[in-house]
Amino acid sequence: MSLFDTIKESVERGRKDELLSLVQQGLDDGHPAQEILQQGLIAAMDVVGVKMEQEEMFIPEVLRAAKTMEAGLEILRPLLAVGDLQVSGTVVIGTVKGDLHDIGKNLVAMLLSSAGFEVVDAGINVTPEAFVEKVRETGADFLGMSALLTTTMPQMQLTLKALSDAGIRDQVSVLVGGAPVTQDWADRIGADGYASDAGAAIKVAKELGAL
Ligand code: B1M
Repeated sequence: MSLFDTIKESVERGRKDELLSLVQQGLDDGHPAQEILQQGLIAAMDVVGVKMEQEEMFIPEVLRAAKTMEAGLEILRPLLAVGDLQVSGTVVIGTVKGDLHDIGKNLVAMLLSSAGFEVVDAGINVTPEAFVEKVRETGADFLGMSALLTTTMPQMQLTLKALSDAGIRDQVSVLVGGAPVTQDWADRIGADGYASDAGAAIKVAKELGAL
């Protein structure tokens, strides 16, 4: 079994201590943090997703796997830093109303922060009104919304409407992402940018900032 297969299995089974030593072993063997993240930790959550769908894993086990994955991420966190720490703007980020998934959102927040953005994390289950309030309060340059459920994606559209109704839509660039979200969806709802993963989120935010 390859190192990445072993990492995937220990995330899936929720074996935290084992995962921590495997991640460390991967780094000691010279694997880049980004590779361990993509091929180990994120790949593991994809396996968990399939098992969840097929009812081979249930919520408590999925939660345990998610917590294990996050523990592994903590080791990689300082190594994923990519920035020059020059402040590139303020980003309010959150998971939309009705949606509790936050691992991807946290990863995006972490990389944006390490790329020099000031990140204000609004948390999970954020209503359109709460997003508007946070953007107002912080004078944010960017608003990042994450959704993992097809049923919560429309909240992005409602938040864009709430920004327009509040008269602040022009003041903020809106970036959307999350597993079911696509460029086509972003275009349809009138978001300014879409990113498929955390690395792309930095690139898109920097491009939007340069406009
Ligand atoms: Co849920 N869940 N879940 N879940 N869960 C999914 C999303 C699902 C695809 C699983 C499946 O059935 N195959 C499915 C959604 C189906 C759909 O709508 N199409 C699903 C379901 C159905 C549910 C429940 C409804 C289950 C139930 O109760 N019956 C329920 C809903 C709860 C709610 O939110 N109201 C539920 C609950 C949960 C847990 C709480 C148990 C747990 C979440 C724990 C947590 O987040 N703290 C959980 C988990 C862990 C998952 C899976 C297995 C993994 C998600 C994850 O963390 N991936 C997931 C299956 C899957 O996605 N493979 C699944 C790793 C993470 C790094 O990736 O979040 O995609 P991701 O983020 C990526 C990109 O998407 C992107 O960058 C990130 C990093 O590269 N990205 C952005 C994300 N946000 C971005 C924002 C950006 C830019 C890029 O700009 C702002």
